Amino acid sequence: MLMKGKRGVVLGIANKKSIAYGIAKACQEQGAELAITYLNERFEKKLAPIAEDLGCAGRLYPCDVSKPEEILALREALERDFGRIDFIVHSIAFAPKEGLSGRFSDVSKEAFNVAMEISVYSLVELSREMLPIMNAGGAILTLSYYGGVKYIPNYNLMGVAKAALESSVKYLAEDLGRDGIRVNAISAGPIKTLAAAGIGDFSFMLKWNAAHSPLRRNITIEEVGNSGMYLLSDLSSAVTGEIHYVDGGYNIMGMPAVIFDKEGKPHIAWNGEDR
Ligand code: 0WD
Repeated sequence: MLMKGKRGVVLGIANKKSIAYGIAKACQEQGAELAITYLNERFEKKLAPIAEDLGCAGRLYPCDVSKPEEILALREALERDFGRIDFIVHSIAFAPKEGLSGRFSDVSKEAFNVAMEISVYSLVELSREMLPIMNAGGAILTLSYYGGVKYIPNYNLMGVAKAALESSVKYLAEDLGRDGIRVNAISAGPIKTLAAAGIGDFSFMLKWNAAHSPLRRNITIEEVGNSGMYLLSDLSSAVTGEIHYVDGGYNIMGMPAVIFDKEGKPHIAWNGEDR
């Protein structure tokens, strides 16, 4: 039981397909005690059975990260019910639709600021506000995507937000290192979740990744969950400030692997082994 005796809060479960659910489940299976949050009333009912399933029916709290008072209320609730905590999972991102297709240069200042506030600043604010109740040896984990490092079609504004998020992970890791707290990110390959539905041509992205990853397939939330659990557990006690790829190896490819048709013309086939 790698997480026995550890208590933590998971933000960003929208449903059982959420990456945050995969991470929460893996932690629970290794003995962690959890608290989870929901964005607003619309999600409260949906999350009740999930909280039950994760063994934290009494620890389901509201937290819209764009509202500082809800972050403070979350800390109070955690302090009341847990005393202190050992880990935080930040699996939250949002960009207005206009930022996820079309020309990047058309993005408005309002959309840009909203994406940065919810997808990036929330990690900084959460880290700061939870620090007083975090045990030394604790860990913070966030979720990123390769679109923050290289251009990915349609990822546009979220790519810029992920670049800032990954940089924030490094600056937070140095800052909170003095308190014995580690901060890491998982850069996950594409997975069909609610948030992913907002990205233009997402099913094409899935096909492309499966065809061009060394493992020749897409990844699952269970796999992100296991890697996330490792980064939250003492197994990774000397790992901080890392962007850990869980993407079937896609990010190491310097050139797409293509196959050639009978005439010798480059041709890309979409199903794994056949590429
Ligand atoms: O392919 C993917 N799905 C990948 C996702 C690949 C790599 C990274 N990621 C990242 C996302 O960018 C995000 O940071 O993983 C994180 C989790 O995303 P997810 O699991 O794919 O998406 P989802 O199940 O939708 O959970 C994200 C949740 C929101 O759900 P909706 O669908 O309502 O946007 O983030 C939460 C909300 O529950 N959220 C907020 N929570 C608190 N305050 C807020 C907010 N203001 N806004 C969104």
